[in-house]
Amino acid sequence: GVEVVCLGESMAVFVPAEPGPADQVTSWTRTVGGAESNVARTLAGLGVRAAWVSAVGADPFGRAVLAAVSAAGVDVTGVAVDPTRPTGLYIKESDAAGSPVRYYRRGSAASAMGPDALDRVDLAGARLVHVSGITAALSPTCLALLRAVMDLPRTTHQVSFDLNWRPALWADGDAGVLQELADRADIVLVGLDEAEVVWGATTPAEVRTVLPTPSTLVVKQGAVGATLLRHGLPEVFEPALRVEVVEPVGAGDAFAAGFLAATLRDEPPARALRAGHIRAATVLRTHHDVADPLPAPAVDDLLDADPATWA
Ligand code: KDG
Repeated sequence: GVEVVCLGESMAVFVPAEPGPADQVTSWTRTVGGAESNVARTLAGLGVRAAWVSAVGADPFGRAVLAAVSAAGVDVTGVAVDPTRPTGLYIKESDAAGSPVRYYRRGSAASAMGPDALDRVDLAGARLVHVSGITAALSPTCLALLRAVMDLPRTTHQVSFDLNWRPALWADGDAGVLQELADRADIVLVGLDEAEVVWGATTPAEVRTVLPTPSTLVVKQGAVGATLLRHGLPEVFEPALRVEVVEPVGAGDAFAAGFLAATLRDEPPARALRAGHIRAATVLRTHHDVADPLPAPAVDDLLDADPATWA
């Protein structure tokens, strides 16, 4: 069986292969991305047995998504191929103000998923089910699926939830729904920037007030670092690595994978946060959603380094 089941939509991704505004770019590099499969791919790269559960269309992009995720060592046997709906895609507009992501995903195969997708989840021996707030925004049936994930009896597994607030996907009503879902998870990952927009929380302690229940709450403070809050234990803050940011998309997923992998291995919390920062740094430096892992000795050096010396 697998240790971690990641569930959510993935897409073909188009990144400009030449500079300029997106309406003038004619050459694109096609990759594959999607928050939850990004996490699964990085987990697999870290030696964690990971599965990705989703749906894709019976089309070339669906095959490309399946090929990329399974090439990373992820179990994709729980991915349905829907002959009636397309695989979604998104483009990165490097000239865009704000988020560089533009979606073409409405009516996609994954957006038609519902609670019956759980029939494809093998929880035997699983330690973690990882989901994100993106799924809640895709369709009413996807929201029902997320609620069904929260309802699963947690005999062997915990649920981790990355807020992943995507304003382009939400009309309104997101604050309450995302609070409800996040507060039912065991492990929550949230950016302070998104918590501020969605809930008006401006400090990790204020995020805790919004989400009193999760036993593990990680508040990511961008270039500053990340704070871990647990019940009855002191807060743990770990500074981020200093990196030159090429493009941030996917960095949160890499952080999640690094943190979750270390947590599954019972690493001390500060080291788990640092493992998250190290994975995030590799993705911040690329235009891609998922980065090649650093060689193990380089990671060990970074895990042991004094943050003051990081450059
Ligand atoms: O976290 C990265 C994701 O935002 C990206 O892969 C696209 O899944 C995606 C989404 O829905 O935004």
